Amino acid sequence: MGRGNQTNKSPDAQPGLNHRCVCCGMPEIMLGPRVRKSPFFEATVAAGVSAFTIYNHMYMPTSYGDPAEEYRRLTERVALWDVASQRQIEIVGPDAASLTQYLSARNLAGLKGGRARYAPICDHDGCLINDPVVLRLADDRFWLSIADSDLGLWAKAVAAERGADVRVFEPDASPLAIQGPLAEDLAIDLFGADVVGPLGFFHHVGVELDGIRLVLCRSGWSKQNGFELFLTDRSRGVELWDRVMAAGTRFGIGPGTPNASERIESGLLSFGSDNDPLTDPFEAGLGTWVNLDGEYDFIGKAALLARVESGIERALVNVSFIDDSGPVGPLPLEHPRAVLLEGQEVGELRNAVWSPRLGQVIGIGLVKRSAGTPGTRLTVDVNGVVCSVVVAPEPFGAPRRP
Ligand code: THG
Repeated sequence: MGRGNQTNKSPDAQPGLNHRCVCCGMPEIMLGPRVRKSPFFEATVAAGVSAFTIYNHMYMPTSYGDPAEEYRRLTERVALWDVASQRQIEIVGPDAASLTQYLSARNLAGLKGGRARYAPICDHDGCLINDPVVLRLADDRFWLSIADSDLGLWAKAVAAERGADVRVFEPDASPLAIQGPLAEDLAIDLFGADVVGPLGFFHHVGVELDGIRLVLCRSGWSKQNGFELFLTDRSRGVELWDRVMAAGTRFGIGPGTPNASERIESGLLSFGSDNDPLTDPFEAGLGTWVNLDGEYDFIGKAALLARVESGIERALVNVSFIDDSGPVGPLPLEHPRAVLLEGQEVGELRNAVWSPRLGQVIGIGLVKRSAGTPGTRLTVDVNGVVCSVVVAPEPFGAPRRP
């Protein structure tokens, strides 16, 4: 966001007009109150946030200005992330379990209270429209912790059209993540070993910290281990942030954000960024979470059966830029960019980023299946430079959790 230029200093200039970005000269993006601030917003500003994106109509920090240090913090120590823009949709009532299942392509049978599952959600064409973490709070009460699309509208409409006996609304619940190898030590310091020790992956529990009520979940959008603290009183965001920062000092904590390098290394999907509006969960590499043989019905099931029958056309693949393929310009790259195999367009480069762990630029391509075999060499035009990339064996990072 740019600062106002000199014209704003003239007495008859209208404040707010003729702003230009100090970096690129583009008109300033004016964000009004439609874009919501998180309960941690003031704390992130005080901590030196240097860039935001808009996610679920909210500001979400994406940088504190030192990517190398932020990556180290996440992979060697512990980082504190404002991820309140992973907004919650609460579904509560006698039909909550059946509605949540009908929305979700993942089988939710056996999902107990106090547990969560990662659940791809499709439209009636079998295309991915969100991939939330579904937390079961009670037999009749769920939170969908959503990625960047208006799933609340969808859930409300489906509930009403089906006459489901539920209430669908946004609760006061804002996740703050601690991620990194020392996140466990920090969580034990904050909540005690008796609470944290038994908490398995994707398990959650209600806790209190200095009278601030939270849902503590062992989850988060990295493969570095960690927790999400769902604040349930938005008036206490800065207090919670400061409390966690203070306790984390001895573990080398610092501010951070969902990290593009780490998540691509680790194979976590960024909905809306990696996929296009027509991508199905099989193309997106989420097939392990979708069981078409199961008893349960869900929106998109019939379409997915037909897609599988006729053959899944594309695949989301990891690619590595080959060293001598030239500069790749500022990263992360704007996307999408056409990917070519022997001169023929076979798909798009959806993301690319420097990987500190691999010491090279890595990316994600959405390509025809025939072009997606590991070892296949493709080309992509990056800022006028034709780069060679090779389809990498999956995954770059740690294997998926069982
Ligand atoms: N946490 C919470 N809400 C979220 C995210 C999160 N909402 C938006 C976004 N992230 C949703 N996307 C993902 C993608 C992957 C995972 C979680 C959310 C994830 N996947 C693990 C994996 O793929 O190995 C585990 C999957 C499983 O075992 O079910 O964690 O991060 N609150």
